[in-house]
Amino acid sequence: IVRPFSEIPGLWRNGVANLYNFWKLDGFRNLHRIMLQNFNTFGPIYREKIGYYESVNIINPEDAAILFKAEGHYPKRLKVEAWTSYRDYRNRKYGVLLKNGEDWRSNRVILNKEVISLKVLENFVPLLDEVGQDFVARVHKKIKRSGQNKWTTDLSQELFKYALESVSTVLYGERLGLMLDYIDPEAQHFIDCITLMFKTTSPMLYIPPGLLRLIGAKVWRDHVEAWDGIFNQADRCIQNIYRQLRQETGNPEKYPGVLASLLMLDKLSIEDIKASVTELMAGGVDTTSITLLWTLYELARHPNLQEELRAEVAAARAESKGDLQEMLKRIPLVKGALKETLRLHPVAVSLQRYIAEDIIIQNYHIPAGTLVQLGLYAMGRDPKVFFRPEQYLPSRWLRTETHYFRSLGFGFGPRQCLGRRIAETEMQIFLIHMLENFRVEKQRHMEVQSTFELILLPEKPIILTLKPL
Ligand code: HEM
Ligand code: 2DC
Repeated sequence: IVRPFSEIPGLWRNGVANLYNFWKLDGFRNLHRIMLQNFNTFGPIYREKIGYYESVNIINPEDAAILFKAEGHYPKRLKVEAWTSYRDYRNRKYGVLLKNGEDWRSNRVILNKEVISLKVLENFVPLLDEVGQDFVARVHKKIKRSGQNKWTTDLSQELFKYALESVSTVLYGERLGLMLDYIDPEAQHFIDCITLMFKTTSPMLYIPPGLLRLIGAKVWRDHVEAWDGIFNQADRCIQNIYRQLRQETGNPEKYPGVLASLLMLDKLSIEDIKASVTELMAGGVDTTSITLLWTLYELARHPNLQEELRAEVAAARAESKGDLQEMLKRIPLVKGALKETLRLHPVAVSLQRYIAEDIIIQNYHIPAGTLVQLGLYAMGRDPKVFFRPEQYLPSRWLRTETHYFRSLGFGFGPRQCLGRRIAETEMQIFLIHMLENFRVEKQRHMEVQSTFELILLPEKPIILTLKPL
């Protein structure tokens, strides 16, 4: 017999009291750990309400499958009100990230062809390879300058620049020059604005931005300032390409980048193109860079594994005779390492959908329209889902054991991450070049946890040492 929605365990009767407790637990930064604890307390399904944010939470891959089968034709995830409020406030259009319904679908279909289809990969690979090579050259220079034949540092700022340079080359078909010694203060400001934007979003998941705006709260003012900086920089880049295109100064042989392709295709309005390209540029920085930082951290902690990956890359290089796209087909363990990083250190703590139809999960009835969240961080660490979850084992993704709804770092289905192909390719190429050039080491006894600032970030700087091979 199916149990009613009201019997799902959890704390969902008093949103304000729960918000108070959440705040006492420093929940704004501990969301991932609190979710994990809730699954321990309540089991594989629980209902919750913090402030005005209400959801049903699940953890099992089999239940995730039920959730995504009920996502409907226009999958809708949690509405991040801070982001929509900013756009409403400044009268800016929503891009693909924030649109819903038919408007989302029609934009997404066109963007898919230019951003995530396999056909554009051949255009992206040479551009991303160039950035990867420049990153390596930059590290070699830093090592030389240190006079110690090694470079010990917190790589996060370097990785932000690498990620911004990578996504910009693909979007605009030209380099920003962030791998040089002098970096444009405007690019640095853009990077800082993205970090601030994420950080100021998380409290506004639970306290309505409209209210914070009314009382002139600092978090709202900072949030506006952050998005203003993001949009100003993106506008400058977009205007620049738009002008070039109208003067037709581009080389017709050369791949012109995502933005110019969309403009020439002429299927989306310029305002729609601008909105989505801005989101792609902003979404492409902290996500890949932090994932790469966690991967280097794990490789530093597992030197034997690092050698195995290096051997795989060397063999792939030899077999593909310089064809990088071929090479990318021969590095399953490198790809497994990236999946393993996203299992233990996912960018997104959860995936969510407002379900389009009634479903039954764990024998509870859940009505259409409910916000259902899959606890991605909790699932990645659940011993019932992954054998010895605490171990970083890229090879678990090679074996034939079931991967059914277990590799969800980029989300699922038609609403999955639009930047997935760019992200995966950019990260694989980065690891290839790093493994071919440097050994990564860490300081002794370094354990780093995650902190939640809308995306999951390392709670303290990760200091690594790079040595030339
Ligand atoms: C959406 C993860 C990199 C742009 C998402 C979602 C996740 C995600 C989990 C939600 C998917 C869902 O609801 O099913 C990641 C991870 C990344 C990454 C783990 C890197 C390691 C990027 C990059 C870009 C990007 C590089 C831009 C170039 C977007 C956009 C959406 C999105 C635009 C919204 C798509 C839509 O609503 O239709 N990402 N992302 N992401 N991501 Fe990423
Ligand atoms: C954060 O409870 C936790 O890819 C909330 O590139 C639920 C939630 C909703 C939407 C998620 C968000 C979480 C984490 C960050 C995500 C976002 C959707 C897209 C965004 C996963 C899990 C991200 C990082 C995009 C951001 C693009 C933007 C900066 C233009």
